[in-house]
Amino acid sequence: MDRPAAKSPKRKDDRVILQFDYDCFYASVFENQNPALKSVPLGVRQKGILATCNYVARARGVSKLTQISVAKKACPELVIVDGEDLTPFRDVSKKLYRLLKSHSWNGKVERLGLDEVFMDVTDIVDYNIFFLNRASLSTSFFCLSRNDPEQGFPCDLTHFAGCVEGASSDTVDFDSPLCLRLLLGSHLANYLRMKLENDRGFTSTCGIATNKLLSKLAGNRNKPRNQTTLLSLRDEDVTTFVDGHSLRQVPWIGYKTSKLLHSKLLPDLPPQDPMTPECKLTAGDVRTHPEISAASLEVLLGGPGAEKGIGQRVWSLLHGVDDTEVKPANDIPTQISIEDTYRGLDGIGCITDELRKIARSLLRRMRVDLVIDDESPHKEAVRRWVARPKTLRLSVNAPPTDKEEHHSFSRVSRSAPLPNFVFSLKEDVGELADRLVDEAVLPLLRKFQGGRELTWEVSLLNICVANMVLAGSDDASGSGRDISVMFKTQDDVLRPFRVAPPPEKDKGAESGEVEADDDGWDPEWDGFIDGEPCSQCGYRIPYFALAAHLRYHELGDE
Ligand code: DGT
Ligand code: MG
Repeated sequence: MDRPAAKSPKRKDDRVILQFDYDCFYASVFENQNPALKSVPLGVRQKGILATCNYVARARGVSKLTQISVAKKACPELVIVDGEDLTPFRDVSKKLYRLLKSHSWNGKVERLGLDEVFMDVTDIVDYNIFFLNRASLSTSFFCLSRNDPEQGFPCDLTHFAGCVEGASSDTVDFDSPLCLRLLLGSHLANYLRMKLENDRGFTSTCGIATNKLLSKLAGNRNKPRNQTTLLSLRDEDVTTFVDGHSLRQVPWIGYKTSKLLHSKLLPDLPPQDPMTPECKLTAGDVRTHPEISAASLEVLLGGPGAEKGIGQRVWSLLHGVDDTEVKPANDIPTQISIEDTYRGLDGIGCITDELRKIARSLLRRMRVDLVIDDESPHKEAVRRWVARPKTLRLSVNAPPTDKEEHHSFSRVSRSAPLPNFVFSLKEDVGELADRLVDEAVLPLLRKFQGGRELTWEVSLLNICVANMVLAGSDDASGSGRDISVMFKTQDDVLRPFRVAPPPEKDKGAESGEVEADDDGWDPEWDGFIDGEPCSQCGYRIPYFALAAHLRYHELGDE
């Protein structure tokens, strides 16, 4: 029961948000390349662990993020494919995202990592409610274009599409605008899921609700290839729904927050990792605890380095309140970078080998994100760069200082103009990458110590290309339009809506090579993550990747 002292935050219910999550995403990418894999238990390996596995494997007792040896024990016939190269996943992710985006009217389509997409479809839904013909609900037509009344799909609006949670009955209340909005949202979600499946071959799960948090929680309810609408007609429908989740399942309540709440509310229990499935602390336990309110959460969680207003934010999330906007799409990143972490690279030979690998990934990634097929009606499709980065930056871990016993968590960087030859689309990426390393990256490395070799152990390498110039206005003088300025302005506009600070520049790698972009477009691990310094190497790791990261150490230590 709510206490008068702990005032409940007010929920805004006038939006319809869809949250798509592709089923066993990396595994599905391989299955689409080779359909024979669909019927066998399939696991995708990254640095010694299973990043994911398909549902055939899951039915045979294999779980995501387990060690290969454990997975093989559970299912000896498991087929394992190598998922170290992220390019195919990114490529597919982009195609699926574009398909969803092409159905948006307001452009509010936001990617979270590679396999999740939020869409704010309020405008499309409201438009269709306006033209709803209540006399023929079972033979309704959902219109997908304001300009072409024939573009759309038929649907039966006498019931919801897919599963429904929240309200005790899933009967449609046609007098409730909120119920109608969610009803239409469910049919649009179903149509888009079928489109992803039929046109692109990817099944997905979708949550339909009135904000991002609730849509994400709803989406997790019925997996795979399904969807769930949270029918939030009364406040109790929402609180009961959120209360039932364990704290670790509530998005944007990070590892540190969960840990603090755990020790505050269950001080008598032995210390337990709040992110493990065994941890029983629920969102409801926290929300209804007599000592918990927005103010007490601020005292508990606030302090130096904490997000401003964290108490109110967590208090709101616990009530299913989340006013953050779905961010409008960014088509071109402001920068692209690839980085990897190591247990210490021995000598310039090893460093050069790793730089070559990173440079290859970077050039492949640039070709995925910055090159399009220019199809004009009368000519053959031509591949061309839509934007060209002008600056190359190399970062490594900073030298240790006297005060530090272990690793330094900071980094040092050197920059130079990016050579033009990298934009050749005729040459092989491998050759271009090697040339880039020899002619531009190694000279940058030497700059760290006035031409000499580094005297400290290298445990992090990051190569970044930045200062994008739109190709349309790219000319010999280099005076093209600098889109980083464009996105910086956009950032200022969006800042008030952001939940968490932008990703840290020195965010550490998890299990494998990761991208370290800070442009909101394609960080492999999105900007909302909460991180934790790894107890072994000290790098900051997203909490959901901690287990995998520690396993990476374990495997390295064997
Ligand atoms: P699902 O959504 O349960 O059907 O399965 P997935 O595989 O789509 O899992 P999801 O949505 O959590 O993550 C999407 C992809 O991201 C997944 O295919 C593999 C990758 N991934 C997720 N978490 C981690 C992680 O902690 N480490 C690594 N290396 N990869 C991860
Ligand atoms: Mg998924």
